Amino acid sequence: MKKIIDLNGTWKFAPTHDQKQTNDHDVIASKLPLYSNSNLVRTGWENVKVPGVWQKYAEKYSVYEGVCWFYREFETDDVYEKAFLIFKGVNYRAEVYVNNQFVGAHESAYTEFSFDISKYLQKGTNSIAVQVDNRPLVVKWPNDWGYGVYGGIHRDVFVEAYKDDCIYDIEVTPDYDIENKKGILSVCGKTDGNGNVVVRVGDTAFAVKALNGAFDERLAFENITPWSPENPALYDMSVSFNEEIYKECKIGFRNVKCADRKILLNGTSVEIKGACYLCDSPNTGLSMNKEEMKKDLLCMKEANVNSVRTHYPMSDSFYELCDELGIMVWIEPNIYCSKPKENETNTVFKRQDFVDVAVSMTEEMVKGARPFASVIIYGIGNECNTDHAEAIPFFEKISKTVRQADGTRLVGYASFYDCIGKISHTIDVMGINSYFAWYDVINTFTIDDERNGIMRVAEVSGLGNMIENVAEKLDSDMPILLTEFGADSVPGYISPECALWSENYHAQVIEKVIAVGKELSCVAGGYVFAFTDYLDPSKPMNGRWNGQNLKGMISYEREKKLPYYALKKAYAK
Ligand code: ADA
Repeated sequence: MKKIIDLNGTWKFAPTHDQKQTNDHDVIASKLPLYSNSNLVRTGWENVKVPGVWQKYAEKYSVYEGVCWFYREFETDDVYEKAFLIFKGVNYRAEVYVNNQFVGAHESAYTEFSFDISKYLQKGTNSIAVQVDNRPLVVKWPNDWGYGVYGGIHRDVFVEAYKDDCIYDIEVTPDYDIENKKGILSVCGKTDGNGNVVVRVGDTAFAVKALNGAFDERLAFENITPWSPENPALYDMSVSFNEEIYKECKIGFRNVKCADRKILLNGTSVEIKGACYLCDSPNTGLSMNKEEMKKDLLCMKEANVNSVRTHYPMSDSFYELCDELGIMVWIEPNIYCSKPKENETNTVFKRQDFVDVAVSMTEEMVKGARPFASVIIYGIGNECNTDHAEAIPFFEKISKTVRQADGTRLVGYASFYDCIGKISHTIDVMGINSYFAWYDVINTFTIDDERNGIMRVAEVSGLGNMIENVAEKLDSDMPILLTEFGADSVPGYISPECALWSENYHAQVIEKVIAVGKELSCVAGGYVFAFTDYLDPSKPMNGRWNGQNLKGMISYEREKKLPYYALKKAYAK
């Protein structure tokens, strides 16, 4: 049998200096850090909510980058033979102790990880302590701060405990066989003890054989309507063992391929009308809850958006919503803006510690996203220096990691303008991030309120040529997506003369870039950057940028800006 022990809720919290006073996080087993100890009297520790980020716990933590401790106790009513402690996301590095024992550490911010705590869990009261570290010197990916430096246990935490005969580590991956009109479900997992594994989709059930403690099957289901944005058909799916359900969720089946510069969903060409999205809100920061995300996604749908691109792997709630609402998703591991110079050696693309984390977070990304039909593209990076010699084997490795883990989706990469380097053989879709009529213009005119009756016209004529040049350089006739475009606008700044930083100018840029993309047959669509304004420490304070990235269609407070309406109109066509 399986039991879930929910560990969300109130935890004790204390920010602290790094007790080991070293950058080397190797834990010396004999030395139990004081703050992990269950006997410690925690006077002065605060009560905080998990999931959460400390920047939102109190104003004094709003810019804190450092080490914090989290502690709680929980009860178990029984003895369990097997138990896993599961974290859905901790930013950035976590070091975990259960009942005064070190159980493991994990690095990288946006993916699930777990520890086998079978030998530590006991009947009665248990303690759990987590040290979380988000210092820049610890954070490997991303190594450029393009979005909020949140810290904390920002997604769900729970224990999965097993007793007697059971199944665990269950993974399901859906696909759709267009020719035979069948829903394909790959199912695998581990078993302890004897019994029958049964996989059910809708009214159809298959018995699956477990051999040597494991099962791995590819099942074909008849009478399946494929999932699509127009008809996000989902079915009840369950995996049971000896009549007990171990995994239960809604599942969709779809097929995604590329041909002749098009993205084909269930065999039909689909235009990507997308928006980039980062989880950030005034109330909860990175740990946005399902209701908040749903509001944003519904607002996107209202603007005719059919796809979302995110800079990092998302939570189950996000994918569930995209499955339900019919929104196609591009996710990527946060291999973000790493631009070593040409003559640099032993770069982040080569250093074993960086490569190891990049590979593990890519594997974890796929593991988390694979059950969801909405996820159609796994990105492998964003705006890196792919011309660097060390980048080529690196991206080959990341792409291979994705394809080995899940061959049912496309692999993409988002380049900085036309710097596509020599990695197009590793992907199926090339993304181009570019800000025509924005960074080229604000570098010349910083503040631009006084137009004296002269209308500012957004100049995007270089964009088409650049895209066509990229198309020629690609390894195959893969589709191109304009993975980022846009401008910044100060919410509420309306300038009929389209001054820079105004919502009017921003709207004009959106309209023009989308029009260029539509004219080119090699472009299969794009993702406006971004859907909402969000905290961005990389932008200089210039009287316009105020600590936020202002490229949103809606403000940080979720007020619609004029570009929102421009996007809605352009995507309606
Ligand atoms: C890059 C990056 C985005 C954002 C953007 C900007 O394209 O991928 O995350 O930082 O620049 O606002 O300049």
